[in-house]
Amino acid sequence: MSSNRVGIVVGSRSDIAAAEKAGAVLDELGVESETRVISAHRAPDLLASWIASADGRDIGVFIAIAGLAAHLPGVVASQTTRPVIGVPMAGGVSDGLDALLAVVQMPKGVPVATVGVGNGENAGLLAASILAVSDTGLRERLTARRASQAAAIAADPANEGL
Ligand code: RP5
Repeated sequence: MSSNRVGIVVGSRSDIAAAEKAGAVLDELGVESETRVISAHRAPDLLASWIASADGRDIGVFIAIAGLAAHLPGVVASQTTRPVIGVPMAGGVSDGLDALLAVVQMPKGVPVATVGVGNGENAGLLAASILAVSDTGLRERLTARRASQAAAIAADPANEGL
């Protein structure tokens, strides 16, 4: 079975905006995703059963989004060998510095790829890049997106003549 979907999980409804940004960029690139709201601390059994089910279906990459102690990405990574992208969220110490350190500082043996605080869009793009390794059409769509991003900057009147 091809693994071409993205599983997105947030630790709380309060994190949903970042999940929506990830889902929107994946939609734009033609990648299906599913989003769940499951706390690693408050609903550990439900989280384990969703990971096991997603791992056995066509989920190729996980995105895990959490603030404060932000254990969710590491807990997801502990239960799958699929790539896991962590999104630390602001809301605690120093606009998310607590969550950023928690997500990026995984001990050896169980990695989590970490994007910037609240950056659901980059999490979606990174998930798409991972899936694009074995999907030529998706790689072309990512390339086209980069080109249109560059064209929009070149079209800024401040850059006329460059
Ligand atoms: C984490 O604690 C969540 O990921 C959220 O970022 C933070 C606050 O959660 P709530 O108090 O909004 O449920 O579990």
